[in-house]
Amino acid sequence: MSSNIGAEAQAAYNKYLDAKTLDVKIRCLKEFLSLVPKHKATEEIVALNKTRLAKLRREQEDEKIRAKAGKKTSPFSIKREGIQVILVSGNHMPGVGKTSILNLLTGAAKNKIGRFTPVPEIGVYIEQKIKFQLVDMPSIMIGASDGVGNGKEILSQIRSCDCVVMCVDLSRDVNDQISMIEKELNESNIRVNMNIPPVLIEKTGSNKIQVFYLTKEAKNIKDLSELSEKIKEIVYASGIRNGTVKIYGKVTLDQIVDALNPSIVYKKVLILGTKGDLPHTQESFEDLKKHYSDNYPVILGSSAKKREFSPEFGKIILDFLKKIKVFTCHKGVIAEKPLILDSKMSIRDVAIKIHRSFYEKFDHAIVTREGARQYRKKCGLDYEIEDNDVIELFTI
Ligand SMILES: Nc1nc2c(ncn2[C@@H]2O[C@H](COP(=O)(O)OP(=O)(O)OP(=O)(O)O)[C@@H](O)[C@H]2O)c(=O)[nH]1
Ligand SMILES: [Mg+2]
Repeated sequence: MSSNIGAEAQAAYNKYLDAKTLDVKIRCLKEFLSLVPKHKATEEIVALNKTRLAKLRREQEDEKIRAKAGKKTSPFSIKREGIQVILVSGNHMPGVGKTSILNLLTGAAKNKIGRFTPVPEIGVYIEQKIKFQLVDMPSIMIGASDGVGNGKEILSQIRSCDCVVMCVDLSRDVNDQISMIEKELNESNIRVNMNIPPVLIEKTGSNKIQVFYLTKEAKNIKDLSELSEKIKEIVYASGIRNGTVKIYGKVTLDQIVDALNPSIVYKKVLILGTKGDLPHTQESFEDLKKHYSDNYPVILGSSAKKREFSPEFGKIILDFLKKIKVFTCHKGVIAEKPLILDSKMSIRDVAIKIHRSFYEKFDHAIVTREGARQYRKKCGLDYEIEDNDVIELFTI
């Protein structure tokens, strides 16, 4: 920012950039605008930030309206905003500290800590300009998959979210907590940290079931003809009489069963150990990592009481979801909010995501990449984007 604005205003602006909630952002931006000297040299910066403030206020109003409207409808139907992250725990061990974590990260639900959470509590966590919607779910009861304790509503939200945070109290039996949640998720057809099976099953007009192995990895599976027979049996038992089964990689029979079931969803779940300030929780955390790292690539510790939490929570989630953020740019002005895309995507995906017309009329893109050999590069549609790229699209 320009050196004309003064140290106090700069400090307020920095606070605004670091702010993690809408309320704090608004407060800091208002403070900045009251401190910044008003003259010709600061005219543009003041106008720009007034626009930002108005936009943030609109967002705040919208949130209030939605919160009110939400109360009239089911509190379990949550309008998704940004990257939705759901905090879950098992009700057989209540009070693991989900609401405390929600409050620590977003400021929401302060007076609800220490009381049973009957309906979802929602907060907004912002890191590096990326918005994460944190949902503190009522804990899952035994039998939730059969509908016990709003189980259907809770599990239906989990099915559609981006990432699940399984909260476990490190001062109590963690195996018991994890196995209970895993059971309910599994019985609701939610697969935890598993890859989507490399299988495509299509009904065809031919009068038989055919199995094709289409990649080198698939062709290298042992006893292919025996496997094919078993696959055909399973597919036949599902009611399909004519069809093709295309296999793209190493596959198990359980995965074939899952591939035949359209209600299966695959969710990324990370484990968050809570109450890391209590005695013996460090040992418990080490044990947790030792026994669960194979199935849970991300295991974090925390203490809401000591306000200890990973400062890069958002980045950890993005990496876990294999997503990156890029910034679009128009006439040299970089968009304030990033676009979130799957890693390994190309300029084509960016163009389509912004608007199809950008793809249809695409001429070239200019990609600015910090630290790259070529800082600004002219690129075509196939160019692979990376985290933090600034991308300007030009059409014909
Ligand atoms: N020592 C310690 N206590 C904590 C910590 N986090 C939460 N607690 C306490 O644990 C109790 C339960 O915390 P909550 O955040 O309400 O737990 P919850 O998971 O939301 O509980 P439910 O809504 O009933 O599922 C409260 O008394 C908190 O003060 C922590 O990091 N350390
Ligand atoms: Mg709670």
